[in-house]
Amino acid sequence: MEEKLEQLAQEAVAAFAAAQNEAQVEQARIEYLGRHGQLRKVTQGLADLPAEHRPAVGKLANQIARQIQEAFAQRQAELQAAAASGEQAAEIIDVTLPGRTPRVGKQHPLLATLEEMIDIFLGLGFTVAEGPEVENYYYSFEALNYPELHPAMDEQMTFYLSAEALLRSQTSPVQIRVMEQQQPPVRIVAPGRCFRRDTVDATHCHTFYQLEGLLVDEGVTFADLKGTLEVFAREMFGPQCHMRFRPDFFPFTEPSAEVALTCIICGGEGCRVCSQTGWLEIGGSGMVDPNVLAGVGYDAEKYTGFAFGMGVERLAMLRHGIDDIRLFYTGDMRFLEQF
Ligand code: 2U9
Repeated sequence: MEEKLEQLAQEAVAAFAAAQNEAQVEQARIEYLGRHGQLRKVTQGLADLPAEHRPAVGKLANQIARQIQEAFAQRQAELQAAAASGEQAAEIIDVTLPGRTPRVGKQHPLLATLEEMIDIFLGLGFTVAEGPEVENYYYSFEALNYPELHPAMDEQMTFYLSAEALLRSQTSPVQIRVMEQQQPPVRIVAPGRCFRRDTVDATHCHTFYQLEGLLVDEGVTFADLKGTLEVFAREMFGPQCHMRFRPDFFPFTEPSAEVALTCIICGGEGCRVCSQTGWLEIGGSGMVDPNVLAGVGYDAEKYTGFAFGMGVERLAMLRHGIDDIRLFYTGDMRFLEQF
């Protein structure tokens, strides 16, 4: 039994020394000093010893118990002191350490493109007008000369919140609201989010940004529209960039024209991006339909106006060579950090 006690003491001291935290120390204490621990198991054999041996072995067992207890107490104190000093270290502030460089954020590429577009029109004398994203049927369709039952009004195309309220599918209602509040001249651009019930894919999303423009005054002509958009094209994509009109139709403009730019990749030669046409469509435009002017109380005999609309994602994708519109909305820093 003496050998067992000596061996037990060595094992216990080694176990406490190996303990890396208070939980492990406590576990070793239970293993060796606990009610069902190793020491108890050995000393239970005392009763089986011859009577003349019991005093000496019992004395040794008490010495071993004290030795193990001291080893436990010492290791526990060491670990508690280490933990305390660790906490103290955490509380100690070394003021000589260099500061942490704050991460500087940057503007989102979509809004950066929108701001560039707006700045060009501000330079042309336009001002920015904004309006509600939740619109009603009148400003979204009737005031824009949409005929009854036009497909744009279908629930397949527009998000309806109720019989009257809906999410605007273009920023045009803003222009109507401005014209209701002031007489010509009107020179505004209307940037903002629009919503369409589109299936999301690489070039479509249910939520997207638009920039529309409207100029109403006496003697405004189709040539003024073309000149304005030509200036925009060159400011946005460089002096070599030209724009082209092609016939189109919108309920709110007559005549209407699709707006295309010479392909900014191949300069008009034809490539994969422009499908070998040399041209990239960026939006639509036209002369404001007289019914729209009359609808806001303007004298359509005296005033004429032009309007245009562009999708901001489309221009940002052309500007930066982005081939999937969804990249703008995922919040993926691997994409956003490139701008
Ligand atoms: C009023 C009168 C006329 C705005 C216009 C377009 C043509 C056009 C699309 C371009 C891409 C929307 O983002 S898009 O899908 N827009 O093609 N928009 S003329 O005409 C107006 C606006 C307001 C009172």
